[in-house]
Amino acid sequence: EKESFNELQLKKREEIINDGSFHGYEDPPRARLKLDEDDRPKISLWAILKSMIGKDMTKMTLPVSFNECTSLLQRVAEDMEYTDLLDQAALKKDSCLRMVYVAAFAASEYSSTINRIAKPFNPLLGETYEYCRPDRGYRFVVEQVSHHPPVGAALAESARWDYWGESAVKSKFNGRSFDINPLGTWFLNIRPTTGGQELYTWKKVTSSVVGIITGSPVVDNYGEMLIKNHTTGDVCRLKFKQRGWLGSGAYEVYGTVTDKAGNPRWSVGGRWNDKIFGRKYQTDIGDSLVMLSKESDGPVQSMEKPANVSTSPSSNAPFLVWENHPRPSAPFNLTPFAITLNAIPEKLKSWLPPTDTRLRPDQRAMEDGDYDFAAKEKNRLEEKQRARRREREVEGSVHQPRWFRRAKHAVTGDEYWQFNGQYWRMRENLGRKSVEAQK
Ligand code: CLR
Repeated sequence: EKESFNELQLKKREEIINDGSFHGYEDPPRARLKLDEDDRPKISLWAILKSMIGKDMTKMTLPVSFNECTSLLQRVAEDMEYTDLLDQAALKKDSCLRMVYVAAFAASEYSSTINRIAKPFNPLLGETYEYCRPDRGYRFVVEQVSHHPPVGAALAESARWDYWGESAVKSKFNGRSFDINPLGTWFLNIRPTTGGQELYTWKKVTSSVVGIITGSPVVDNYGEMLIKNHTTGDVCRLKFKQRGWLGSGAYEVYGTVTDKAGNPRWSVGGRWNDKIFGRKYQTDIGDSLVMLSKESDGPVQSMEKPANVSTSPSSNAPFLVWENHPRPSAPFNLTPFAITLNAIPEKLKSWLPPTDTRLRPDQRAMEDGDYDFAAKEKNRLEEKQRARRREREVEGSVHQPRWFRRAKHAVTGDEYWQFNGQYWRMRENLGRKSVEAQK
């Protein structure tokens, strides 16, 4: 079933392959970092932040030990961890059921924030990051298109779906919590197996570091997410509950999928750090799916599904839509997926453009635990960037993004970054030359 594509899906699949996008990704993704454990000094976040009340993240100078070895571009790529949900969505015949899987995908993006109280590297202007997974059939590219304010433009493509959007955040430390408000709209184009294409959009919810003063900081993600299917008129209202006193309500997410006529059709809910269930809508169940995700908790039960959970959406019983991947302990508390991101296998070297994050010496040093060198290199690169900006000011020129341009979406009217279609072909041409030269 997985490999049978319809005509539209096949066309996309061939485009991805014919562009040579998977060249360099022949080896399996890396499973571990050089370090076994990061031995970053444990400094209290509050001790550092108390003098920075009212500041946003771009104006904070923090010791490099508050960084993790990823960049914000790579954090965008982390959205790709659960794209199997999009593949599954495309296989469903009922558009409202597709929405259940899309909603789970939108919520799954938050699972990687657990235990990651660290600042990702701020990408340099014009920096790019690509990530391909031939085993999962997708290619992904993101470019830092603006430095002040920091904005990344991203596009992921696969036979059954395209996912794109702008990663731009407004952040502020208000004295108690450090709040991050995402600004951009995210777009998803699904090519269902039943034919045609459909367009979804949503905005990401607020991420917030709380518990800074008490010395036990955690990331919370909360707010209302409205996912729209512009093609069918279905919507999903998804509520991420804000963490309450003593952690009550933490991680809880619950929503209803409604069709064009406003009829509730499916419930979706659970916890974004654990499991998300779906179920045919019933008036009396409220947020019982959230309860279910708690019931199935605990060391004994967690490996098995609760007795009343079904494996398919055909009955009235709840079914498991998403489950968080295990999180073995790792340096910087990276997820196994995040560990794969900065790998630079020998075969990939010829194909990477010089702007790729993987080539940043400061991030590489951070990843290897050489924090002093990381700090020095980070400074050097940022100074170079400042010098280039001054040059542009003198010349009176403006930086132009290389792979994306600003456009207005024909269907939704939203401003977005439109891919100019050149990245993969350029990569193939230059990469091929570089491979030839080495022969
Ligand atoms: C959350 C998932 C979204 C994309 C996104 C954007 C910004 C990220 C945020 C995610 C997670 C939390 C984050 C934030 C930027 C800064 C913040 C990494 C990935 C950290 C936790 C702030 C650390 C505070 C320092 C003062 C140490 O799809």
